[in-house]
Amino acid sequence: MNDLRIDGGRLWDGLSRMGEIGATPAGGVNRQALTDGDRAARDLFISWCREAGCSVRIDASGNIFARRAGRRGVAPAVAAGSHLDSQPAAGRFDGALGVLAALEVVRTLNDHGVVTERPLEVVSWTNEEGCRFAPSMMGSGVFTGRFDAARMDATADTEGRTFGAELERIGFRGDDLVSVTELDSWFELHIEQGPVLEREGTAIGVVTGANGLRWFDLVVTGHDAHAGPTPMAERRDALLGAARIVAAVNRIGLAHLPGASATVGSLAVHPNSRNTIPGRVAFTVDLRHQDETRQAAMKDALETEAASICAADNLELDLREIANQPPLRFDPGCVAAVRGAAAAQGLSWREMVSGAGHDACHLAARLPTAMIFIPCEGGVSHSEQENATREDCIAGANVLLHAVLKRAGVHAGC
Ligand code: HGY
Ligand code: MN
Ligand code: MN
Repeated sequence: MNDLRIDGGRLWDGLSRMGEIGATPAGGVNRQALTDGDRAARDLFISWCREAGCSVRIDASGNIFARRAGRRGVAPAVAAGSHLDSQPAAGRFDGALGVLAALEVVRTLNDHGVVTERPLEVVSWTNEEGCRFAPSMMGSGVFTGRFDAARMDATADTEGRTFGAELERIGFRGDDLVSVTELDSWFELHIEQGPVLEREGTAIGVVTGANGLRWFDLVVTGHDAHAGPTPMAERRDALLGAARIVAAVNRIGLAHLPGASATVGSLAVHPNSRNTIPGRVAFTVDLRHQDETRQAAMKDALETEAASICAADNLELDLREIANQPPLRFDPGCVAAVRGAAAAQGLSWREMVSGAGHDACHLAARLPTAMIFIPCEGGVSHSEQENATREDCIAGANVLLHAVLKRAGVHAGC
């Protein structure tokens, strides 16, 4: 069994085919949650799961579960997968690699007639990215009881379309009841989305945990006024205040190194006219840290600095926290299964903590969980320039195969 390997060509072809859905002219993908592109990706994935003999279920959040039977029919399943939704200007590996590698594990076991003791469950979670509907990791958050389903249904995108209405529009409001108790463990293969593995020339990241993540929505309100005759000293310029807060966010990130990141990724100016002083600016803040206390200090610093900037500029501030994911450690047993699989295949590996959030972060609160990273070119992700090599994708999928087999057990008769 140790010599079992996935069909690398089939995995790579699947990634190429999936990457055609939502493909952008610059060679990336735009497949945001619950768009027609997301629907097409889901339909393709489900067709492949059925071809592989899986029984497919869809829950009320649109999470897709594809089960391969094990000898112990009703035992909790070893689950693996990731997400198919993407950022607006994304690459074709973030999420899709994990989903298709998990499907490739099933296909490989089918090819070789391997019967596992535990069933396997290939899962694609709804709205991992959180860019169209915030917060991120929404489907896995509802599944693990971290997020309230009705509140998530009511979240709206910038056009005012709600998550619930869009889920129904694409036909993925499932009625299957899937409980977290039906799963034994979670394994997720993902590109690193940072520079460490590539810089070191290491093939596999044995991921031992993930940084914490706190998201905030801010609205700074001043007063629209004419850009010409309004005296400089009499303005209530919301964009000037917001710009000062953006600079403060960067300072807060730098002041809490090592292990911190701080980002303003989205900003909307109203009325957004070149000859009108902006009266209102809405923007987002993303704070992350590997240490919970330091992350709380970053939040305090944001609140203090934003309030003092707005007071000094005679502006109103509305600051709301919309996500608070603490730093976490993955299960030592599952991490050992990943490490053992990489070592047994003679792959170079190193332990590391994820700087990005993943569905595994929610699953880890309820199940033994681990992740596997492979390098990505230049450490770049959430970009149309995202890229990974065929060789690294195949190596990562083979590590996933053997980590899953270690956890699921192989029936003696095989
Ligand atoms: O934001 C994240 O870390 C993830 O990519 N959604
Ligand atoms: Mn991802
Ligand atoms: Mn992502």
